[in-house]
Amino acid sequence: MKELFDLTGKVALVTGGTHGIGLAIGLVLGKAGARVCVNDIQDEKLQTCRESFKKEGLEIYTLKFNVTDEKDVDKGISQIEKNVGSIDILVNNAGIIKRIPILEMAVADYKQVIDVDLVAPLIVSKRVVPKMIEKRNGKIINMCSMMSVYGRNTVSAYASAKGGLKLLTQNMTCEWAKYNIQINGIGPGYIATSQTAPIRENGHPFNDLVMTRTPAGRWGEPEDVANAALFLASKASDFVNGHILYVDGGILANFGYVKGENDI
Ligand code: NAP
Ligand code: GCO
Repeated sequence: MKELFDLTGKVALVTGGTHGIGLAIGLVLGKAGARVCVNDIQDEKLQTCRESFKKEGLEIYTLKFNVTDEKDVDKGISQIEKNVGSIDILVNNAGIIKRIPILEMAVADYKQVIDVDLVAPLIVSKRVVPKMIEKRNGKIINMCSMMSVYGRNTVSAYASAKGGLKLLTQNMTCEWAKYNIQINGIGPGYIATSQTAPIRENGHPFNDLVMTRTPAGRWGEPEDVANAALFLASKASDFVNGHILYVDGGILANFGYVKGENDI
């Protein structure tokens, strides 16, 4: 049974994986035996990532490239292929969010979110997948969101990108599953990271909403998402394709309730 989740001999790239959900994913894949590569755009974050892996006694290959820049991506992936090996597991994790009402949001801001959260997974996957096709083997995990299916005020760019990423995941499946490549998404609910800190900390009222709308009654942890990524990166999911695995404590299953005596 253990061999189902054994990633020994596999090369994994987690984009934007120096902290938060990406770091948790990299550590779990490393503990499962994969040789993990992580990219970011800030040197100091790459340094802290190396320290996190060292603390766990794990090897890590870090490099700096911007996932929205095709030339930078090509250079970075070539570096990985030369120094580590061709990528078997790609986690398109890098992402940004801008919480701005539509009427106040500059089109440039909207486009920047779309570039990082939707176009970049396409750029990186197009560069990585030819070797997966050659090997007739590969795993691609696109970091979607519950915002792939829900909107909410101020996150129009983010939800547009994550909704598109759900459908891009399905279209990648239509074109690449025949090469024994499994392409799936993970849709986290509300996870305690730096990305959600502004709406979670210092008594922010949004925290109350998340706590009541999430049946599990808590924020998710990066490790909750990482465990789902291990499943989708492993042999255990070899017949799972085009699927978005929601890791959300039940929030998508829940319309909501009136808090009170009977919790109706
Ligand atoms: P995070 O802490 O903000 O991490 C995002 C990572 O992406 C950072 O390491 C960031 O690097 C990197 N990044 C941003 N732009 C990049 C670029 N152009 N090139 C390379 N790397 C870039 O966010 P998180 O909460 O861990 O989220 C990780 C993923 O999960 C994102 O796709 C997010 O949308 C998704 N997600 C998060 C939640 C949640 O509740 N936290 C829920 C659903 C989905 P820098 O820090 O150096 O900019
Ligand atoms: C927000 C949050 C969400 C989470 C996540 C939920 O402002 O509503 O940042 O967008 O990041 O995507 O799944």
